[in-house]
Amino acid sequence: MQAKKWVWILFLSLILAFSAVQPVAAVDSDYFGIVEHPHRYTDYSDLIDQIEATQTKWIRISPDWNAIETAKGVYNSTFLDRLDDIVDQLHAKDIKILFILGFTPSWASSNPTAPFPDRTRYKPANWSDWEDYVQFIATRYQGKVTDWEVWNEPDHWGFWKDSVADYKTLLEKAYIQLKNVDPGNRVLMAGLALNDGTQDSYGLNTFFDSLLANGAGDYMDVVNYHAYGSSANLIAKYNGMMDVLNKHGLSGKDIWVTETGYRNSGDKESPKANFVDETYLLHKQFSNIKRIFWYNYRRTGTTGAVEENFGLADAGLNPLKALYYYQAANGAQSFFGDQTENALTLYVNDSPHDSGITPVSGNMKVTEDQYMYFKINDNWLYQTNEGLDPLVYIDVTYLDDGTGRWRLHYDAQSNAYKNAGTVTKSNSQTWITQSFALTDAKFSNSQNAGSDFRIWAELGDLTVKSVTVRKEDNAARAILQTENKQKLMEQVLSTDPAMESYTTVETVGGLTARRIGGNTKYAYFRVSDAFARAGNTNLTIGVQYFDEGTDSIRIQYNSTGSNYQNVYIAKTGTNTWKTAQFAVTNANFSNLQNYSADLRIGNNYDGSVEYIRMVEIIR
Ligand SMILES: [Ca+2]
Ligand SMILES: [Ca+2]
Ligand SMILES: [Ca+2]
Repeated sequence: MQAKKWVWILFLSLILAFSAVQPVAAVDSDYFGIVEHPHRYTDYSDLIDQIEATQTKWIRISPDWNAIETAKGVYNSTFLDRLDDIVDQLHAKDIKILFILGFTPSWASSNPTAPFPDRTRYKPANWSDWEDYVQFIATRYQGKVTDWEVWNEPDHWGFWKDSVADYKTLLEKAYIQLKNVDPGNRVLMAGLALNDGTQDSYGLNTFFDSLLANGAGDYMDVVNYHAYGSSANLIAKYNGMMDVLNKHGLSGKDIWVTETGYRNSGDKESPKANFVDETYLLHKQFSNIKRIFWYNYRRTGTTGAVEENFGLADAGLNPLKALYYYQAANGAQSFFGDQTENALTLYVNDSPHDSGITPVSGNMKVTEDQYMYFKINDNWLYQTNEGLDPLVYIDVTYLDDGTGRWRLHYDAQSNAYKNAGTVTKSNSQTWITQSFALTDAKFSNSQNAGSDFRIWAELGDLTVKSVTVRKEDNAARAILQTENKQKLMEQVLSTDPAMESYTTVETVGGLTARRIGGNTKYAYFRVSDAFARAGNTNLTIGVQYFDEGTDSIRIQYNSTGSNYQNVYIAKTGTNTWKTAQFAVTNANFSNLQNYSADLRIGNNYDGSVEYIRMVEIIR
């Protein structure tokens, strides 16, 4: 299957005249938003500028009723002035705002003597206070804020201290006020935590089921929940939400996931970055999920506590690895005009002496016989991430005016200025997107002034609208070494020699790899359910192994017929590294092997030692 695909790519790239494909966006900007609360920071303008640089188009903000209305009808003008400025700045940058409505001020609380913040989590003593507040803030921001979320996580004891019926009343009263102020307002139910400490926090017979039984479906335009956990857990949460919606005849409602993120303590930045790709890939598969928000933008502290570590940038607004992954979730795009220098993951480098570019109404003109250079941020892609991302696409959208020629030169394994192809213009006066599939990219900053690739306007000026770099999205892969590099799959690692999953690291044939020593040892792999799960039966399994001896290697995968379906590699004693691929039609990766794995590799119980360098699953 993969071989056919590669042949097709090469055929398209090298033999056919280049054909046009649809332009792709970078961060899928109307899909992937951010959760952040700029009003909590004095440097909120810097924060907003940086969020804009990620090409994010949605932000979810909690402006806090208890901070705004300090006594009945008394408003905190300092707070509101700052909030006004934030809304205006975001509005000017075309970043759309989702406001969270809550939480109850002490003076309005039905339990005002409870400790803070618990007293803000009770319903108001008088519903009219709530109605007045909703009307006040909806009126103040009419035309600038059109999306409203009523409370946060009411199925979690920490956020809502009253009954399901009381929450339905809160939602209903807010809905009526919001629609009265502006019928164009869109109302979201509160994002459900789906994690209240019990085993049964999602699916039937839960808060959500009860809420819809109370008639709340009439008072929400959008269903909303929060998605934290493993991919298997996130799929279960989605299915649980759908079970409830189907039960109540509401499966046609749009769903927004207003929080997703990586719960970690300490500096686990690589897994967090990988989870950006994983959660995007997973939720894109559910067509009624229209938008997801990453929680959150900025790390709030440095003590290592879990709640501090969700951020894409550190407390000082320095980008972390996950920010580059976020900005490039659907490809890294350089956008021109006055924002050129802000595109974080991919940007134009105008330092080289032969750079010849001029911004022209949001596009970039490259002068004849000069170059436009690009740098790819090394946190996202450097030397193909040691082989984790061997296939890279570059899409160039250019104006097909005149009959000139242009080329793309990239930093390849063999040559820092390898020609990816020559494009001859045909004067169609249309925008054309040219896609280059690069199988040998290196991207090690080897071109002039640390660049990774360049466009050469060989004959005639060239006008470019956008340039996008995309990684392969149909492969899960693990490179096994001292510290494994992993994408959408992971090796089960054990340091206990008694464990079946125990492997060691050795260098053999010039490569560092994992050694599987003995009949009872296996390299076990868990493949993300976001990538392959039960029902994805057609997969290709690739294994890079050291071809020592003439015995065999046994690969066992979770299939429709067996949790340990066998395929074998027969070694031929060449003492070289080789790669074997198996196209299987009965895969059923259901996490049913030991350690919840989907795949394992062993020595075929013949007393031999095996060395494995790379394992990949291709869809
Ligand atoms: Ca670079
Ligand atoms: Ca799995
Ligand atoms: Ca063997």
